[in-house]
Amino acid sequence: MAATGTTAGYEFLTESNLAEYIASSPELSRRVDPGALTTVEEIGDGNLNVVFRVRDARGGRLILKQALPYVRMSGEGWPMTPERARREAESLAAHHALVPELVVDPIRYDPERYILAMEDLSDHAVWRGALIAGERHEGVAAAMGRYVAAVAVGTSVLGLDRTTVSERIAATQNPELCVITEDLVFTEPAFDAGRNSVIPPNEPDAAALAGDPVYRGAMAEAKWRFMTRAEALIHGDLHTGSIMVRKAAGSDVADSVKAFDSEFAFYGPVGYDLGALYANYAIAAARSLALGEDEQAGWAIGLAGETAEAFAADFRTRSAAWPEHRLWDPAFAERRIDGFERDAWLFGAAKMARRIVGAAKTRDIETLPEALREGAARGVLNAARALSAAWDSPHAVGDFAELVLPILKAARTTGR
Ligand code: SR1
Ligand code: MG
Repeated sequence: MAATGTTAGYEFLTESNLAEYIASSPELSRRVDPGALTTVEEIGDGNLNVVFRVRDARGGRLILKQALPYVRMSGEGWPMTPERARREAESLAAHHALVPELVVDPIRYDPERYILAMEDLSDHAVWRGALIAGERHEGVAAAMGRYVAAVAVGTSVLGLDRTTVSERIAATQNPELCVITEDLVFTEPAFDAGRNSVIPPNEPDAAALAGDPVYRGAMAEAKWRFMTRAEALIHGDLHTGSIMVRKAAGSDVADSVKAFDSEFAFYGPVGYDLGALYANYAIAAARSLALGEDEQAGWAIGLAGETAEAFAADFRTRSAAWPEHRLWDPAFAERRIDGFERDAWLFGAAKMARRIVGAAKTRDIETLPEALREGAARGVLNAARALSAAWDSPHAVGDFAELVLPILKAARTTGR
């Protein structure tokens, strides 16, 4: 789908005007020759934007991502500020400065047409797709733990002076996108606004979720924390579809991992990014179990422990170098790690439930045959409810897997 209209006050990128657009920028023309384009593909598969991959005859490559003035997945009936592209460009730049090896390089941002030019990672795969294919990329979960730790310290009062952080908090407000999260992730799974759906056999499960006072109480807490805890410039949508991975042929070890798609970035709770990762590991595990791939499911759910361990280790290392040591001593660092981990369970519960009953689902579950999807969806919802009851207690590495995996297993359906 490529939009062609100009009613929004800016011209949409199309296959036919793209060469002209590149030619208008010396910086972009240096990367790809607009007079010798060999491929122009619209590759966007997200919920919000159009994304073009461009190649030229001499091997130049580029990604151009444009924000439309509405939500792509539902069309013009759901308006959405295209300023989100700037949020993405600025947060990617801030994160790339901290951990360049773990974040896509944002090359150029065009504030008039809301177009972000980025490095092309077509030798990488979107991690969600790789997980759906049953592939393993070892080291990605740990890399994402390090990424979240770098952001937790490097964009917050832990690593920066408070004046800088105050200025950045003011400059990175992202209310329109935050409202999407507040509605879709926290409120609507329990209080349907007409956007929820499940297959008929899961209707009792969705009703049980919505009627569960423990889950609703947890979501009240989650939404409050999301809206009030300006801890760090978080990614804001760190699911497995926001991570590119690459490995060499014949190896299961990732040799490159890059986070991208951070248009939901804002100063929010660090545990939200961790929870997004955990939730999507659980969803990947639910899919594997549904397909009878128990070993792969055990591996996928174990990723939560890998992320948690890497996050904690990196956060501890960074804490040794942060400026305030008198009050923010090692015991304080341990309390923060404990709090982030509890929040990760809380937000993980929210992210699991929303992907089953809410407006934006995941291919992991949606592409299962219906008879298998029933149990996978039920397992994810039951696990979300269990996490809602258990999030605010001490956790050890491995506890997430220990709690969630048996629940997913108990719920699976075979279709026979
Ligand atoms: C209307 S946007 C729906 C979802 O897509 C993004 O990936 C975010 O998760 C958002 O909630
Ligand atoms: Mg996205």
